[in-house]
Amino acid sequence: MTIKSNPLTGIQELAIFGGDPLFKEPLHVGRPNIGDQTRLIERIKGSLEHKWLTNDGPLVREFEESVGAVTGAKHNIAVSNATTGLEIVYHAMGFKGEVIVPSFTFIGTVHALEWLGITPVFCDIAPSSHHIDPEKIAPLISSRTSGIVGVHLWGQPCEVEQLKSIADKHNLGLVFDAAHAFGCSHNGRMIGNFGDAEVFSFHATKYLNSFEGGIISTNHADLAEKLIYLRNFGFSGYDQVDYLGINAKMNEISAAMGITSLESKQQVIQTNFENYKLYQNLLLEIPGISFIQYDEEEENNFQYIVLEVDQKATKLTRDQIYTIMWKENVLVRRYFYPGCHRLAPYSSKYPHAGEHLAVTEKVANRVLQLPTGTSITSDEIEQICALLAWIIQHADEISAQLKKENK
Ligand code: T4K
Repeated sequence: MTIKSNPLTGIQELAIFGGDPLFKEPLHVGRPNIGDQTRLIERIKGSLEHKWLTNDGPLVREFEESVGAVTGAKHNIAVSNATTGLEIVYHAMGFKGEVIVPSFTFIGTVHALEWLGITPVFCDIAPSSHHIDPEKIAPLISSRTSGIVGVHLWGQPCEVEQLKSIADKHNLGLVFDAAHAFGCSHNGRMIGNFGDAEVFSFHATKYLNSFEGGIISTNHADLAEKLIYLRNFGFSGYDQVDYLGINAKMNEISAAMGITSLESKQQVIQTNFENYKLYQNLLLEIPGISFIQYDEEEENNFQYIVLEVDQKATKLTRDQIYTIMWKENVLVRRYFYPGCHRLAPYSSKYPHAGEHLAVTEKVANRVLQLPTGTSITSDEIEQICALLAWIIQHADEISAQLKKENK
């Protein structure tokens, strides 16, 4: 497929230099997919009529069952969001001292450790997968290490077997942040069945959502039982508290949205897949732009379109491209720039962490995510790719003008 021609006749027409933006309305990354609104309202009405709004209600149980039908995991426990889910998993696992975690992830993965007084020990990622690099874990293990956290970034499964053998060898817990990976598989086995536990996010920006919400999947009955107590203050019965717990419960309205959202799973994935294939065809023609390609033999949700910008070839930095695209109302994102180690409180606690995170630093300065999902049309995708190709074609001129205008 050839890239559409961009309607611009000269760089002065770019919005960054005073022209009109290509799109009148902003195009977002992470626009929620809204399922059948009538079904959602019916469910919410039912909940209001039954006067059961939260605390392990019938819709939460139905949502857990529906998620379980996808993961196939024995226990699927709904929580208020993935971050509280990670917190109670880390706590239930008895994580303490130090836990090895990638810095190239959403801040919540790491904050959940720090919040519990656990020291995150940042491990570098592998350049092609963006996952924690199993080869780099061993030197980080100390007598204080209690666990490893892998993140199935962009929905692509981590190197789960390698991580498991390291965890087993050193008697460490293994948790996966599966916030991006609901509906994805590894060697034909659904995510939700690896490590000690895996945590999915159903935040509004995920391809399926419960407004806010998460699910912890595990095949370990003891852990599941504990997690069910921990999400509800540690209550094991009326007037009986057996654990230090918090309030991590999902409410019925969120579960109503979650169930409704799940009903449109196949359509949303199909749309994401078609968008992905279109981007793939168009982006591969642009010099200096590479992008994460999913293994089509596996189950995928295709919810992230992730580019890497090689500035030597594009002759514009990732950040210059980012700023130019924003001005055109294409609100591309830089997930997960600049890496958790460069954000508070880690940047001041571990000011030298970047020294052994060379790949993280490099990737964090190259990535860009593009809009996808049901809110974007194929025509808009073609226009985005045409714009990007045109910008890179005119890189020398644009770069000189940016310099001139001090931008
Ligand atoms: N682990 C990983 C690897 C994660 O990526 C995340 C979350 C977590 C753990 C924790 O999961 P949760 O505790 O959230 O369940 C967003 C999300 O808030 C966050 O859930 C997500 N990852 C992260 C990748 O993206 P922001 O800071 O980018 O959100 P925001 O407000 O900029 O929204 C993104 C775009 O979506 C905007 O352009 C606007 C649009 N949007 C957003 C919302 C909420 C809408 O159009 N409608 C909406 O309702 O973090």
